[in-house]
Amino acid sequence: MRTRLVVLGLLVALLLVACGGGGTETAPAESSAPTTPEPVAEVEPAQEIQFFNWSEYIDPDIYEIFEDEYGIRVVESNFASNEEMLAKLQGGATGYDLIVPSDYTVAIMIEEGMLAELDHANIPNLENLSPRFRQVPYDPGNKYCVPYQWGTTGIGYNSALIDEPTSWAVLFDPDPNAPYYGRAMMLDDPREGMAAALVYLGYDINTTDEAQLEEAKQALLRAKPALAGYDSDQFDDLLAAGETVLTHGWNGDILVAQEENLDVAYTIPQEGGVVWIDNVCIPNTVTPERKKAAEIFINFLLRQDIGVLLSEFNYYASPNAAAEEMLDEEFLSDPAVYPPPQVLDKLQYIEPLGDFESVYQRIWDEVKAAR
Ligand code: N2P
Repeated sequence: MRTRLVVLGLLVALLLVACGGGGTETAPAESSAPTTPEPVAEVEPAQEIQFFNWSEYIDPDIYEIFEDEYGIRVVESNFASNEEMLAKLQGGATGYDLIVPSDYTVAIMIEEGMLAELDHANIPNLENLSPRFRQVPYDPGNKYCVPYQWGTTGIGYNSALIDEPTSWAVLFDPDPNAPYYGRAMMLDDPREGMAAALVYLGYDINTTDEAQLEEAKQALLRAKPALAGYDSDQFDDLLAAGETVLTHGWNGDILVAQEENLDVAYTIPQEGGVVWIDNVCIPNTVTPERKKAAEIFINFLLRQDIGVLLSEFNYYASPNAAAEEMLDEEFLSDPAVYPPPQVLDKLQYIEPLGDFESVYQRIWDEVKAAR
């Protein structure tokens, strides 16, 4: 706080000088603006930052390389949904210096004034981003956030036990005699869960039509007897271990599970699915020192070699054009990572719904509580 005031004071002083206002009678009495500008005191980056991230989303080697090069330690803790992360921060948690909200949650957090503006001078590697990720609709010009990875939400399945599911009907009109019955999973995520049911029914995943939402609720209830549970952390491991046969899930996690178990496959049913962009952003509760350290880390994440390490570890598509130049052709041409145009056409983004968000949450809670 103290440093922030000092820095602010120096900035004001510099600005006055730059505007030719230094020393004029309009300057406030106690601001002794120097006639010759002195360099602004550099904020020293903190030696540690707290990174609030989705689980299994970053190669731990990245932290080691970063600490070796910059002497800044990154301490990671995890959340399992945007709503969980948002609730923590709205509840007053101030310990986090870097967070990873998805597109629609970035919009909510900007609207609520929860994010710090990024100092682009500390993030020159922004130029490595593909042009379309520099102008995302929820944060044009990367004023608050930098795209981290992007992906899709579809179905993971065990191809040794069932044929490729072509419709979300496997979940929402399940066959009691199928091998997946009782051994399926859904993400524990209100917007993702509702989106899957709405996509199946052919509706907009951001609908506010009460009748459509009621139909979605009924579909989610029909899925329940087929489910072993709702989970956003272990769904990939359970599929790899053969504990589940079918799972609603995120493409990269399922593709990592495929590394462990070659029978695992990922598909987007004919009705479509969700596409999303996750982002690194800094909560506005941060100190200047920690903000500086977080920006140095964001810049590091945007480096070409680090972007490659990221995608090679988590199997998500990269927003980083420089990294894409170095990624394997096999990865770049994998339709489960980079969906072809005819699939992309059928994907929808989750949008922020303002007060209506609570209706989705209520339905989701009712579905989960039902027996
Ligand atoms: C990583 C989870 C991906 C984030 N395990 C989904 N937005």
